[in-house]
Amino acid sequence: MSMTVLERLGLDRHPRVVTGQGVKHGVAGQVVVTNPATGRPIAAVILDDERTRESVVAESCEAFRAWREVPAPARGQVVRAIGDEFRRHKEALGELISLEVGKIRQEGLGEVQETIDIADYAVGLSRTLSGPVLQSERPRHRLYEQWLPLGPIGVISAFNFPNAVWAWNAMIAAVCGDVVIWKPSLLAPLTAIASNAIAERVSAEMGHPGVFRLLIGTDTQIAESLVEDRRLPLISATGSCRMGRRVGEVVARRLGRSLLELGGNNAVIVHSDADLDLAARSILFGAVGTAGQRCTTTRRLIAHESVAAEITRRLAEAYGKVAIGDPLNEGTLVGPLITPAAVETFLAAIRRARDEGGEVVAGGERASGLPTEIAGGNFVRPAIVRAPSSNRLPIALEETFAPILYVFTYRTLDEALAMHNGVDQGLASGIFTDSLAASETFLSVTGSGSDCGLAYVNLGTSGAEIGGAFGGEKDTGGGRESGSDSWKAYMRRQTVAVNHGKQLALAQGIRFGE
Ligand code: UN1
Repeated sequence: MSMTVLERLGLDRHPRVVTGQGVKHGVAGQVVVTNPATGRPIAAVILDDERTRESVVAESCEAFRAWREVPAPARGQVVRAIGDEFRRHKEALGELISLEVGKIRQEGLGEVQETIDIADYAVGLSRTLSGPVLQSERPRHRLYEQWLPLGPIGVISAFNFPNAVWAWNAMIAAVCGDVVIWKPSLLAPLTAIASNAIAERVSAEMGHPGVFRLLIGTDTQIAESLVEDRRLPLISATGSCRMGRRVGEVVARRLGRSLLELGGNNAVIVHSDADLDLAARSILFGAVGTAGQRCTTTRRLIAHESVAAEITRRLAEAYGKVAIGDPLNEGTLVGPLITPAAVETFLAAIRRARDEGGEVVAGGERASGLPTEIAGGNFVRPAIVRAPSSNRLPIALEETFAPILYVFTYRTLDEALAMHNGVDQGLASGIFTDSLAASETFLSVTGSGSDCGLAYVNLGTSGAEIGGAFGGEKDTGGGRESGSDSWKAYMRRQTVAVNHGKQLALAQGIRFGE
């Protein structure tokens, strides 16, 4: 089956992809891509080195000078054609994502849909990029803002959204007049090669080569030098807080811009009047979807004491029934973790939770009894861990990128909010309630409610639409990608004042040598 997808996407003929007998471990300058559901290799990918990195950056600077001259709506037409091509390849790309990172089929397809959606959004944007006209204090003066293309943009993406997160950046950057250099995760280079090839081919066919480039390599060889490169005015990075802190520091040192979308430790508050059916279904998707490997995954459940036992019982029951297995099988809800190391991290977190007084009420171990084809995969049983009555459970303050849901109990909403906001990250948040007062407290415009970039009522923490700005506060990094006015990160603002009179009129009423 793996060959079929590679063939359908032309990857078997791609100059940097090695397939079949040619795939060997330990070859210098190559990385072997492993199917996390089987532990078997899918293909090997030839890595970039310093030489190819330099030529890609230099060529991107050149391509930028041509691309920015293309009117924005015409750039939008290129993005429209790219979106159409993603529509045509949705099935195959979705399947490749499942194969390479273990997402279930529905989620692989959903990810490609997210790319199609952001392309559509960017097409509209290509005709509406605009700045305000302001009122000048001086007679016969015009004051306004215009937004200009920024330059070649570096995009660093993580394994868990190997296609859509690049697209959030690349489709918007492209209509803004920027060109993109994408450094994907070494755990998901095949999806990157296939996705970038689509964008670059369409763009080149329409007369604009070099708008979408790819650099695949190690952090030390490729990512570090991109981050340090003054020719890249913006580095947009998605990944761990540790990685983001490094990117932020290095880019800040050269006074460049970074757009950081880092970890989350997302919680859902279930209030006393919550619709428990809705809450349980939403939390299940948020906590076990993508095997707990979204930055938006629900990691903490903060339940009112009157409903805590019941919601936990319902969730534990649902966890017991959740189908774990081959992500491409119809009916599977939980695929594998990305690597054997991720399984170890999951098991270590469970051990620590127990040591800290947590009670494991569902899952928490390797999944056993799986069919032989997937016996070598990185499967675990998603876990629910009830915190001790003190609510003290330090492990829950860390983001373990695996399906573990920690359950806490509260009496007052203030207590719940303090717990909710009492972590380093601030990405996604949700409250389940029918009470206007409770939801408005959670959403308070004073900022005393949820401290996250995304706040949802009667919704789980994952599964944002592309139309809103996506990102979070605190250690999540503060960046905003995708919809709303996130495009502003990919352009530079110019404040323009034009004197169309014959008089010198100084601002602030200054008279100078009259
Ligand atoms: C991520 O996990 O890095 O809101 C992105 C969501 C998706 C995006 C997740 N639309 O869950």
